Amino acid sequence: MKEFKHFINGEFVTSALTFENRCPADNSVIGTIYEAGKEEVDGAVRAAKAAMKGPWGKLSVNARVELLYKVADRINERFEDFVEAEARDTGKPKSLARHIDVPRGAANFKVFADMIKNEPTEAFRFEGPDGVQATNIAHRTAKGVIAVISPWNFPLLLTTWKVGPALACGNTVIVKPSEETPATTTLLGEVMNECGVPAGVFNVVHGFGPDSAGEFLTTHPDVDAITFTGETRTGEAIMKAASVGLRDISLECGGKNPAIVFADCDLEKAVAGTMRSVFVNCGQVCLATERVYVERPIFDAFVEKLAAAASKIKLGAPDDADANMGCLISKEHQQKVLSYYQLAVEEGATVVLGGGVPKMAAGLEEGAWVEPTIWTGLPDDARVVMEEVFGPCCHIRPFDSEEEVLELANNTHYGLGASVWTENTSRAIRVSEQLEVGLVWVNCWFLRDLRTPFGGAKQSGIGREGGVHSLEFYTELKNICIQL
Ligand code: NAD
Ligand code: 6OD
Repeated sequence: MKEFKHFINGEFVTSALTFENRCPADNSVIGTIYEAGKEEVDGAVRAAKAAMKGPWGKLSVNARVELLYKVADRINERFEDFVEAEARDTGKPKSLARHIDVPRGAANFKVFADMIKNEPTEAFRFEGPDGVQATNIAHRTAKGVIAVISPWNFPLLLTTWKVGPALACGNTVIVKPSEETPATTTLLGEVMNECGVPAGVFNVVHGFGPDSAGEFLTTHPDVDAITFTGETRTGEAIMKAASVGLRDISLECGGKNPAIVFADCDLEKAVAGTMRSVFVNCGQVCLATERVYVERPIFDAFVEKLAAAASKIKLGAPDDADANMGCLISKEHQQKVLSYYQLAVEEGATVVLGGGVPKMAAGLEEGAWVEPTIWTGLPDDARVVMEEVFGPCCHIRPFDSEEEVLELANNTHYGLGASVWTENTSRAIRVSEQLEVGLVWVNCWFLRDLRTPFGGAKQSGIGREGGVHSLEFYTELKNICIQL
């Protein structure tokens, strides 16, 4: 039985309250998670604040970069430990954790270390009407103590996506991982010590959101900025907390992402790409496609091909090398997804595939399993078409014109991502420019260049991270004006 302790000031510590950590594949107990109260959160913030004033605050950029390279290398050396921890917490296939979660966990440290090393400095020469002259130099400094609040769907990837640039910029962090997935963030504490990252630079407090570690951390007056990934409603609560003391926030929230499939697409590629965008990680991806719009001439063929491909998905435990889909994150989330499956039927859907709970092999019956599901025939204002389900499911609807599909795709409060499938480049650009989202993928999905802006429009978030946009968020930009 494992114990998931807080990591504060370079040490693993316990607290009075605990709760269970379960593996959602079979509902077995993995171990005990300590829940941080105000005292532990305050201890972590004090450690992070003190570390800013210690050796870490004085490290040269080159020395910081070397340290972050070491962290990335150590994650790769302990690759299988991270795979095991991530797969147990989430129930995802180990093959997926090996392919996406853990490599990105390491890359997030390397890429942002390179980024800060190569950041150019902005400078302006000023000449006033009276002949006065000055040189202005922009200078980046760390923002200070950063609270990182992360979700459960890609725990290591999404935590390091924020911790990597935050540390590269010279800040200190306190991470509050999701209560569902404490393991890889805790392991990261071990890695930080193994690499010689000074005590207090990286801290972890476990617990829940409201009236627990999440709220205590985001309302702490000595936290200088908050970076959050999770549901839009949680983002609203965090934005309120951040307003006290005018702290900076970065919010990466939910989505109800469309895929638009034009008749001039490469149909095989569009089907294969949509298979990934709907079903990868059991549909628990903020960027996942939940609404598919297909141009009428190829509608029937597309539905048939997607259903045929999805019917071959093999559900299985993390260790099952043949499985290409795992379970949902928890029994609670399973109930939420199943309630949408039921609602789809009540709202008039034709169930093309799935819609229920699969029969799993012995030992997995108690897990959080749901069937990959495809619907057609829902009205445009159905809740299943409007609300984020966060499961392995999509609704497919035909369309007749570019204008119509843009109207349909944009008819949502969310604005995270979209994918467009067409072989016509002019159309791809025209449509992409009119989609009210932060990211558009043309003839692909979740192809990530970490130098690019990442974030959502509308209620999918505030701000952009990635590349220089992360540096913008994690640094304070100062102008130094020198009269000549
Ligand atoms: P969630 O909002 O329930 O929880 C996210 C984190 O916030 C957890 O650590 C939780 O404990 C904490 N939290 C909850 N309430 C809080 C509060 N009042 N104060 C402080 N912390 C609080 O989200 P989730 O269920 O873990 O993740 C799924 C959601 O995340 C989906 O909506 C998904 O679309 C979204 N998501 C978005 C992105 C993105 O990049 N835009 C990426 C991944 C997931
Ligand atoms: O790839 C990333 O950097 C990123 N933030 C992915 C988000 C995935 C959402 O589930």
